[in-house]
Amino acid sequence: LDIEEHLPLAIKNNELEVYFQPQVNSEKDMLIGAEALLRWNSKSLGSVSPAEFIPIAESIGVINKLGMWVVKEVARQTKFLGLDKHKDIKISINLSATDFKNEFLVEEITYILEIYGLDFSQFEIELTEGVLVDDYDYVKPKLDEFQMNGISVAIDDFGTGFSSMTHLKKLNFDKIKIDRTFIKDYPKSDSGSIAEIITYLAKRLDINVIAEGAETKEQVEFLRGIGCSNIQGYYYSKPLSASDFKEYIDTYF
Ligand code: G
Ligand code: G
Ligand code: NA
Ligand code: MN
Repeated sequence: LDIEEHLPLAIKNNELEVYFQPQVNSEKDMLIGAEALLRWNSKSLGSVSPAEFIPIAESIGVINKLGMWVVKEVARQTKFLGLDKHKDIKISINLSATDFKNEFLVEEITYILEIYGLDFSQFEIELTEGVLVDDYDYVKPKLDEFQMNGISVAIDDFGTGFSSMTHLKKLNFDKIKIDRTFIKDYPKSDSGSIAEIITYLAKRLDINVIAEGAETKEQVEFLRGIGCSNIQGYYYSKPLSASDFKEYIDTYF
């Protein structure tokens, strides 16, 4: 109830912030991208996780406003931090199921990127398998539309949903993000076999692959060994505020 009450005012009260989590190619030691992650530091509630407030934003009808705020802030920071001069650094933005119900979703996003004079091809949207399960028929045309505009499409938390194989065949994802659950227990209680199979699958289908949630050198080395050199995880960095991300970028250039 508290979240429902305070969330609609979060934008106006300046309580939202976009963080960036670096994505690194471990083989080339190159920064290849960053995922934009929303943060809410509420004056009344303290810090609330998007895992908690995004579903509520969807149910109370403010997800579209939040989503467009994120896109605008990402666009602004891309310019402000000078990321637009490094076009090979891909910036990804999470979209939720309800976002796809907005018939002008793609138009609204490309409009914002255009206003900031940004290359669409520097951006990527992420969706989870869950989005596809119920809503395939209206999600599919939107994904095509993103890709026709040069915005790439990544499937997030891969392997945790139910219909991965069916959708992989029908949709042209540009990237598979291996869910953290398949990496976090390696080597303690997990042989890494699922991560290995997903990487193999991605290669066979000619789709880029990245592993989420690698925290140790051992995990990064295992992943490189199975052919998954792209990593997003605490081993390289936690999600960073824009200014900290700027400092992080500078260590790479
Ligand atoms: O960053 P963190 O682990 O707290 O994120 C928790 C969840 O919230 C993740 O599943 C992430 O995808 C989701 N999330 C973070 N930022 C956004 C956002 O801007 N939009 C949407 N729809 N989900 C987000
Ligand atoms: O669901 P999604 O993949 O969008 O969630 C991304 C979230 O995963 C980020 O908010 C980030 O905080 C979290 N995350 C990323 N890397 C790691 C990691 O190495 N360890 C842990 N515990 N969480 C991570
Ligand atoms: Na996500
Ligand atoms: Mn993600």
